[in-house]
Amino acid sequence: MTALTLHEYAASGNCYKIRLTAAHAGVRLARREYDIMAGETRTAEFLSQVNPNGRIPVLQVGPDFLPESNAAAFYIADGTPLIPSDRFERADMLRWLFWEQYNHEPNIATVRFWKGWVGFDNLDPVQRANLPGKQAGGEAALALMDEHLQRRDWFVIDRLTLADICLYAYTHVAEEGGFSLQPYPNVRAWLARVAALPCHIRITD
Ligand SMILES: N[C@@H](CCC(=O)N[C@@H](CS)C(=O)NCC(=O)O)C(=O)O
Repeated sequence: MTALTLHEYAASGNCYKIRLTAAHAGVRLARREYDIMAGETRTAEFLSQVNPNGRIPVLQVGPDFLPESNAAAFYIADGTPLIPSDRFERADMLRWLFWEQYNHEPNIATVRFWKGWVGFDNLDPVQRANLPGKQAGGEAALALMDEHLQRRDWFVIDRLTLADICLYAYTHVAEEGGFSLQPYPNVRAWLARVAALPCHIRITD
């Protein structure tokens, strides 16, 4: 495979999901860290050469740059058992990746970032006004996952797929944003199932 470099901020769940995918796919990643709190992804150089959207993660594939965590994770997982071979199941896997980016990450990851990195006292008035809605959105996402997992061990088929990896990334640190996982026993059992897999790595690895 072409040399892969992950441009990242290691504590970000979006970056972790790419590292976790690589671990399961047996793919080696070089890593380059940026301090997002110091604006290192907003420099003219980063915007022109790495990602015009000013965000990590970005997967560098040889000379090419691929932003968006789920696209980057898909690039690594493509052709491995992490991607279902059946057409409907593959689309269902994508359904969870899109749902993660629309209903899960913007709520759970944002609240985690605001509370753990920005700090409640430093939130601007718009962020403060949006906090209750994001907390409610995060709870709704966890409840939906718990309901889905009532009847199955994994999100799409009877084994780990990319959908499980991309959802695991921010769900397993949701408590850092003040979300309790106590009301969601099926989510907790699934988190333990993912963490027990042989190729698992932690967000801090
Ligand atoms: N939809 C994007 C979201 C990327 C994103 O929000 N990255 C954050 C860290 S998790 C970031 O780079 N923040 C720094 C900034 O916006 O300046 C993805 O899934 O990769």
